[in-house]
Amino acid sequence: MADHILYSVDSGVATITLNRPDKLNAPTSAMLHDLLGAIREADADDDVRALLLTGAGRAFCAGQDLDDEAVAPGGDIGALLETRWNPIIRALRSIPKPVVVAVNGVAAGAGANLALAGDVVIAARSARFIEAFSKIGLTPDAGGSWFLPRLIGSARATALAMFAHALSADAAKEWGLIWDVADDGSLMEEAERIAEQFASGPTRAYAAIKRAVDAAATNTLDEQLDLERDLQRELGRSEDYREGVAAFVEKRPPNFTGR
Ligand code: LHQ
Repeated sequence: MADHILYSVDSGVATITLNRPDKLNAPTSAMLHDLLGAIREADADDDVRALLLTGAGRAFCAGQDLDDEAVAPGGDIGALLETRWNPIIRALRSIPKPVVVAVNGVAAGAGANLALAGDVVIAARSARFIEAFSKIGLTPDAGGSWFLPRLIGSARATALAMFAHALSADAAKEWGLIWDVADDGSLMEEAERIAEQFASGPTRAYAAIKRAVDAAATNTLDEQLDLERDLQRELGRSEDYREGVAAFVEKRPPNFTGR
C-alpha cells in the first residue's frame, strides 16, 4: 500500500487515513484501489473490531481526482464508479464492524458520500459538506442519492444536490446528516474514543444493527420483523449476549469479546 492511504491498527481499531493533503485527499484510481484494500484488510483481521476513517491535512476528501484520466469528459466515468467507488461504499456498508468517520475538513462530491457511508460520522466544526456534483454537470454518486434522502429527507436532499451549497458541520448535525460535531482540536480524540469504545463492544450486535437499519430502507414491516427475529436468534446464541446478561445480573461492566 503506497503512502496515499495510511493504515494502522491499535487497541482493536484500524485507522485508515486518506493521505494526499496537497490535493485535499481527492483520490486517484490507485488510491481508491488501496482504500478498498485497507478496508478488506480490516475486515479480514479478527483483532480489528472497529474502523476509523479520516483525512490528512485540512480536508477530509474533495471527491474524485478530476485530473485523473479515468474521468476525462466524454469517456465512461461509470466504469470508475463500478470498479473503484462502488466496491468501497459496498464494503463500508457490509463490513460487520462499526465504521467511525472523522470528517476533519471539507468533504465534497464523492468524498462527502464516502463520509456518509460510515456508521457514526463526527465532523470538525470547521468542516463542510458539499454535494458538489451539479457544479460540474454530474449527479450525486458513491451512494449519495441513497444516503441523502434517508438521512435528511428528499426535500433537503434534492435542494442540497441541486444548489451544491456548502453545508456547515453544525447544520449537518442539526439536519441529521451526521451524528455529532466536535471542536477542531478535539475531533480526533473524540473519534478515537468512540472507535475504541466500539472496539471493546459487542461486535456482532453492531453488525446486526447496521444490517437491520440498511434493510429497513426497502423492507416492509413484515420483512423487517422477520429479519429482526433472525438476527436476534443468532445474537441470542453469542458469547457476548451471555456475557451481557451475566454482567447485568452481577452488576458489573461487561467484558465483550466480539464472539
Ligand atoms: C482537486 C480536487 C479534485 C483534483 C481539490 N480533484 N484536485 C466523478 C467522476 C467519476 C467517478 C466518480 O465520482 C465522481 C464524483 C466526484 O467526486 S466529482 C468531484 C467532485 N468534487 C468537486 O467537484 C470538488 C472540487 N473541489 C472544490 O470545489 C474545492 O477544491 C473545495 C471547495 C473542495 C475546496 O476549496 P479550497 O479550500 O478553495 O481549495 P482549492 O480549491 O484551492 O484546492 C486545493 C488543491 O486541491 C488545488 O490544487 P492546487 O494544485 O491548485 O493547489 C485543487 O485543484 C485541488 N483539488 N479538489 N476533486
